[in-house]
Amino acid sequence: MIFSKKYDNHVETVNSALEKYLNQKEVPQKIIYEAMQYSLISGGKRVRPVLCLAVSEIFNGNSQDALPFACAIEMIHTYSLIHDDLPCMDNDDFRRGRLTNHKVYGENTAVLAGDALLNYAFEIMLDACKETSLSSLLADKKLAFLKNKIAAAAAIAEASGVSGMIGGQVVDMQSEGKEISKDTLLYMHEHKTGALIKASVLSSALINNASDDELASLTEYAESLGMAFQIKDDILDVEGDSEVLGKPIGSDSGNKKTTFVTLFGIDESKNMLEKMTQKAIDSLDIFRENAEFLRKLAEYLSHRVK
Ligand code: GRG
Repeated sequence: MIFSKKYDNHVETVNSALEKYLNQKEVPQKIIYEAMQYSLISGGKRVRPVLCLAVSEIFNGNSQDALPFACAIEMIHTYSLIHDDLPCMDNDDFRRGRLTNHKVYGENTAVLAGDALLNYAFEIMLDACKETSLSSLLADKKLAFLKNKIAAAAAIAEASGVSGMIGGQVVDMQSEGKEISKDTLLYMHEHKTGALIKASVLSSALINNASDDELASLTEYAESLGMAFQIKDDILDVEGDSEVLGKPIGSDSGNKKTTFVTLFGIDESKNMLEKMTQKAIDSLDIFRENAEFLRKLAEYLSHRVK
């Protein structure tokens, strides 16, 4: 199957699962479902859940097992975007081609919509673990499967927290308006952007009982891909088309942020992007043709326009 068709299939799978999870309810707090849905069902690229499902496929695994985790990751990612756009953070008016959550629902509801998405993500992952244990009391194999799912949820929890995404966001806040070193820039992005991308890959590998060698290869893939993704994000903030991106360009310089482009220049940033993408591709050798989609995904992301 050609790459773009397969990518779209994964996105469709994720979108229809997300829609089911967020069926609006006729309850007094209905507005919170609407606010969650507004940001979640709104045309993001779905890179993280696609990674999660695609990794399952290289193990010939049933991607249905990874699906709740893929959806949970997208919910965590969306919560981080809602909170990042708030006036107390980056104060952005547009995201994914539409007004940001707080512009539509107000700051108080936007904060709660983010909180609720984060909470719901963990509810979904725990439900996925619960289902396994209930249906499998007698089978050792299924008990191991339950352990794998718990390990996947733990990896996602760690990646979202203070030693992952939130940690990176704190370093980002502390760095605003200051010149920061290359090491600080790398640390910030390994955590803020890289951690959740890595968890998207490794959670799925854990569910599929990956060996140590397979985990090591996928770790290198995910770390390189995460860094490449951020470098491209910084390039797009300078050279992108705001209509296509669905948000204004130049927000990094507007917020006085050090980026790959401000630190290394546009040409060197493009070189670094190419090197990181190649590193990601090369790290998948042990999977041979099974990892073809993941290789193409790395290439596609390095050429993305949004
Ligand atoms: C916990 C408040 C809080 C923030 C965490 C991740 C994060 C820090 C903030 C999000 C803002 C941001 C620009 C992060 C860098 C990662 C990144 C490039 C996000 C955009 O991800 P895409 O391009 O977005 O996958 P779509 O809309 O396609 O899902």
